[in-house]
Amino acid sequence: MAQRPRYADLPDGSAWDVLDPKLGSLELLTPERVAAAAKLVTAGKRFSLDLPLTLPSPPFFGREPFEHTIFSLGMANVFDDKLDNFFPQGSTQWDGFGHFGHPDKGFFGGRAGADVEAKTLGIEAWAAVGIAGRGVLLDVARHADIPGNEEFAITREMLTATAATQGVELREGDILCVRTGWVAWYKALDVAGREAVAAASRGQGFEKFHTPGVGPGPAIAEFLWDHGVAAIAVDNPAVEALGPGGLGAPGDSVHTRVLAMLGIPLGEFFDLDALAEDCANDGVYEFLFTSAPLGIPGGLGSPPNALAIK
Ligand code: UVW
Repeated sequence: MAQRPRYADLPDGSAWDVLDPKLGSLELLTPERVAAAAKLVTAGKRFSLDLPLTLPSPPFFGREPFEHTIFSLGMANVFDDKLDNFFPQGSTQWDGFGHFGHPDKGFFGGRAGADVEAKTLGIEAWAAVGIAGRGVLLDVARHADIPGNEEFAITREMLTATAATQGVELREGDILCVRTGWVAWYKALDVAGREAVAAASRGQGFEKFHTPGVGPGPAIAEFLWDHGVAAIAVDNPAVEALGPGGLGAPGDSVHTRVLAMLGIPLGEFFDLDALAEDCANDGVYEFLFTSAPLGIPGGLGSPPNALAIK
């Protein structure tokens, strides 16, 4: 792999000319790095990082719940199940490259909306090779008082301070997991509270839907690129902070700067709570991270089927 430029040297913050057009920054997950990450498994402890597919309930951003039917295959002792109205981005998810583009420059690699609709920028490319490597958890929520339902930006300085407190370093090719505490906050809501927050997420401009997340976009993009992060997964709805000012100026959001321009997949609604508890107990914040997205041809997102293994 050629020497990567620094973020400051990328033209307009675009890495399109230096990355694989289908894998983007996932190209950093080389066989050597995956093999080294596998050596981090010493205790055999496994943590699923996906919420149940039925959470959040109701789903956010106008997505809808799926219907699950169990039916007989014609023999009394054989059943199958069927999911209708399934939204692959309704629960824990990877945002694929076709999900979110730059308002002027287009989607990752300079593709247009028509290319996305023609299914030429699909997540099946990630599914074909899988996502695996060294995972690092930065449990910011454990070290800072982060409100569950307010716009709150976790800055790169907070990420750096958390890494130092935990005694862990980021290395090129890492899959960075950031815990904001939002999923834990959400899980504690009752039915009415969950309905209210889902309704707020459907509003225009996020006036009433406020969440913590990483930001602001340009500084986080520089942090992730210069550390060589292959993918970022966060326990919140959109990786970045949302609120009236959440997405920032057009083209400056984390979605645009990181997903569209740097080809770094965004993981949302990750459940990092059990993993975080274990990391706090043993003081080990690195692990083998694996994820097998669904091979939906032309798909724009997928449940990650993610595991952390220590
Ligand atoms: C939106 O950007 C609305 O969706 P997501 O947070 O799933 O990327």
